[in-house]
Amino acid sequence: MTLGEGDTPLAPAPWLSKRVGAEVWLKFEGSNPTGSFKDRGMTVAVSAAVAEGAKAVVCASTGNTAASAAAYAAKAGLKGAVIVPEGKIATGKLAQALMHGARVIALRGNFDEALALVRELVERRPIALVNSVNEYRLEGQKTGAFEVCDELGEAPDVLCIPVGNAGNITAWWRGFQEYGVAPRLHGYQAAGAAPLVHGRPVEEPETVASAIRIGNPARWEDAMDAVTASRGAIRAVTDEEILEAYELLGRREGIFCEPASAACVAGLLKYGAEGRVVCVLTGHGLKDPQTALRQAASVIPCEPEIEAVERAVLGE
Ligand code: AN7
Repeated sequence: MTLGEGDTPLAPAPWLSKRVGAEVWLKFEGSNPTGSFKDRGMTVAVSAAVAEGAKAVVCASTGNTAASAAAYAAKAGLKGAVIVPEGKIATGKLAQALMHGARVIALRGNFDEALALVRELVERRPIALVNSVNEYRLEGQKTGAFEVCDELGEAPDVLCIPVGNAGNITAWWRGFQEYGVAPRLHGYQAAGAAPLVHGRPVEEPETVASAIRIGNPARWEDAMDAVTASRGAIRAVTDEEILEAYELLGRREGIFCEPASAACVAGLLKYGAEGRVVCVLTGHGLKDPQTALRQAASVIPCEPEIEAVERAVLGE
């Protein structure tokens, strides 16, 4: 069950490299079919669900897993249901899940509550759970690590990656291990949703980076093991720092990612790193037009006359 996922661009980041004093590369996972890294794992999880005879798939999601699950379920001819925190997912992701014909359920609760409920649901009903607690998801997502090593000809020294439910950092580490390499993993959480940094769950996670608004990651132990084994770290970045990195990526590197993705660049700018550094930009900026429009400059209104156009274009 494929939509042509993977093989995403790995672009050098000259402006960031200069600013950080390292060789920085950006792995743009927003180029996947539904606009996020989730597709790498969803192709495997939904294929396995089909092979096992499932008729329906379900997930809890902050948005991207929902969009991806809905698309692959549609392709597979399976029913899809996604449970998202009410009012807390980006508009583009909601539109995707709906357009792919999934049942979209807005839970009056947060992601952590949604995940606990779907785990209970799949105990009661024969529905395949496609959250990253599903091993097939990690098996797919680890391929990002293979691609980076293949393309660079060796492992990077450092991998910067945003962390929410902690499936992706776990998957990338699995990929590096299987490749026989061990870059340092620098995981970044939003300061208002940083359970792995504080060492305890966060009851009411809050951040502008809605994709990583998660207070009790399912892959907690796996992620901490990976970070420790790699001699890396999990650290926090504030919403202000996330939005600054988000804007810098758009203006200086020509890459429009979503705020959660920019968290890893915010972390790189804040804490630094040495050598060859790869940042995983997990989702496309078009997912969340509202945050972009709030952050960016305003559009310039203009009368249809040449003098007005001249003034508007030149900014005089
Ligand atoms: C853009 O969609 O959890 O640490 O339900 O969408 O593997 O959770 C999304 C997570 C980073 C964090 N960047 O990855 C979901 C969901 C983006 C994301 C993460 C997510 P994990």
